[in-house]
Amino acid sequence: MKQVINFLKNIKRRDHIIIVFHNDGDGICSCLLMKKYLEKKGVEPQFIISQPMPVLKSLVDKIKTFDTNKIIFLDLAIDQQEDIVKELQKYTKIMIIDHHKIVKKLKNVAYYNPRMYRADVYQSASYCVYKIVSKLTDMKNYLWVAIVGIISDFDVKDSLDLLEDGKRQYPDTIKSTKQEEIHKSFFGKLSDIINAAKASNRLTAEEIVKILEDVKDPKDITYTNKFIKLMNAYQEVEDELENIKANMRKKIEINKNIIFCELDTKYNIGSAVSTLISKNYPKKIVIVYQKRKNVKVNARSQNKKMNVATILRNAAAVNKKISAGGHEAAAGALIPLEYWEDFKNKLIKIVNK
Ligand SMILES: [Mn+2]
Repeated sequence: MKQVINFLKNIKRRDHIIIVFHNDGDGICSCLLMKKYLEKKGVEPQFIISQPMPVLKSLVDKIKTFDTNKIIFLDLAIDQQEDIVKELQKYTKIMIIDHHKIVKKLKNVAYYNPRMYRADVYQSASYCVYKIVSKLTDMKNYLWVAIVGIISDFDVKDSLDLLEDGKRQYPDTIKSTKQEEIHKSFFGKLSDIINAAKASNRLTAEEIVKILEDVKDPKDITYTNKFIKLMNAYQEVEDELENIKANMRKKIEINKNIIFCELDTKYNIGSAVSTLISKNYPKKIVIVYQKRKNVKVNARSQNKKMNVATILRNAAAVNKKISAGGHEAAAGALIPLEYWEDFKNKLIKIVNK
């Protein structure tokens, strides 16, 4: 933790900072927390850039067009893309706060990951960012942002201390820190709205950060003008999810331990749909895929004996153009269309062996 604390302490007004963050709910909340911390120091980042995981190769060129001297990576397993880090290090100093499985130990970066101390801990990036910057300044007004990020990343069991603080600070909103209860709370709803707005493709992750940035009290959020934009996107996605739910049985293909479901929608709802199917088939590996130029896979496993990130990575070995990553219970992959069949067959082999 010392490395990142020192990095943050050393930030000066004249620094040109870019925040690169994961384009999901946890990444969005992490970015907002970091921006609020910098704002307190009187520092405005030059730019914020959201990225999928793995991050796009074009990121390096994009960053090179700015005279940046410090980059902050949030909620991105960038240690798996060492070449990108090495290239950027030629120009800038780098700090990384991440919570994904650690794959590689990077040199000359300020790095924090809760798994450095306990390999199986599950703390979201929002949790980590809040904890870290709270050591340097009072962040209490933004505790709700951390909580929305924690919920957005789903598993709350290792984040209970912040949820308990939240229960004291927002007694009307948080009555219990139990997983199901907290997901049903107003903050859970906010997390759903953020994720849906992102999935609708109507708003970028950067725009969502901007909307949330202006909110002083979370209770006021529903009254702000821009929030209507978020709500409309949310409603659209909810309707589409209902539609898919109604037709699910026709759509899924079960092959012993694994379920495939092809999605045909303009929305980015692979993640939500895979969670939905997994709730109905908790013992099986669930693979939801969307075919575009690449095939985008969202995978789930609630079966503790089957680590879905490892399974995807092993199947990805059929071709080096396939990328895969994620956690034990939720993971993703990106497969060029021409290798999809190979990848799929390999998956079936691995899971049903
Ligand atoms: Mn994330």
